[in-house]
Formats: sequence, structure tokens, C-alpha cells
Amino acid sequence: MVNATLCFLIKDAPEKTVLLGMKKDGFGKGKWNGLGGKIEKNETPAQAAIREVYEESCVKIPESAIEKFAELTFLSVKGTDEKKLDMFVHVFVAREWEGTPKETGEMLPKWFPAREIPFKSMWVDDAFWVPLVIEGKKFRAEFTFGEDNETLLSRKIEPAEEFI
Ligand code: 6U4
Repeated sequence: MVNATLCFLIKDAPEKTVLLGMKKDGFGKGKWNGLGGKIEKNETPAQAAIREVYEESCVKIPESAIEKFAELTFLSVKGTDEKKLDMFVHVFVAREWEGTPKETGEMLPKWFPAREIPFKSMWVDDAFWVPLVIEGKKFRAEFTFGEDNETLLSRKIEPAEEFI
């Protein structure tokens, strides 16, 4: 199982807005998503999230300003396509950071009003859980995909206590 992160930068005023990134390459290319990627050896999930946000958008998040909201398990029905990956994803939110998001080789960052999240251009599971993150709910979820890695076969979402 690959361990990865997703991080959402959220501004609360004057209107709630969320930073998403258009992935330019790799797994999920062409989709809007939170910023993130695989956790490297010797990194905590929070450290990995901070590093990925910096690599993908040049924004620096202090370790004290990142909070975990969810754990997601993505499972895929095995086929012959070697690109299929099962992933365990730690989801974070940051409300403080240094710098302005910039386009990088990996991501095109863009602010979206919380009421206008582009679910049609995101992973199909996102419509079920991204709103919970924006509302500040903590939860664990599991999504199973078909062989195409796009069709959602099943989903399970349960509330969670604080994550340490
Ligand atoms: P690298 O490490 O750059 O070679 P790459 O293929 O670009 O790998 P990676 O590992 O950086 O991908 O990113 C995978 C990202 O996609 C993680 O942030 C988790 C996210 N992700 C994977 N499946 C997802 C899904 N079903 N819904 C979602 N995000 C997903 O919202």
C-alpha cells in the first residue's frame, strides 16, 4: 500500500476559498485535487504534506499550522494495468502559510470558492468527502475502484475522533 498525502489550503474570509491544483503529470493528470503526493522514508505524514505543498506551489506551511482531518483508503480491483495502486492517504488542512501559490512543473494552483469546487474535473470520490473537509469534519473513508481506476464500486465514510 502506497502512503500519500493531500493538503487543502483554506481561506475563510472574505469568502471561504480552497486552493486546488491541476495535476500536470503522473497519477491523476488533468484532474483538480488537493496538493500532495507520496510520503518518503523518514518523513511524517505532516512533513510530507508540507514538502509536497512547497514542491508543487512554492508555498511554505509552518508545521504548527497543518491539521489532519481524514484518512482515506483507495483500493482498486486488480487488472493487468500495472499503474493501479492501492493508496492510504492522510488529508490535511492549512489556514496559515507563507508566500503566494505559483505554478510549477507539477501543478497549476488555483483558488476556488467553497461553493464552486469543480467536482466534474476531480476524482469521482472527491464529491463525497471534500465537502466534509471544507466543513471541518474529521473522518475515515474507504473507496473501491474498478479496473479502469475511475469507476467507483463502493464507498464507506465514518466519523473519526481527533487525529494525533
Ligand atoms: P510521483 O511521486 O510524482 O512519481 P505521481 O504519479 O505524480 O507520483 P503522486 O504519488 O505524487 O503521483 O500522487 C498521487 C496523489 O493523488 C496523492 O496526493 C493522492 C492522490 N490521489 C490518489 N488517488 C486519489 C483519489 N481517488 N482521489 C483523490 N486523490 C487521489 O482525491
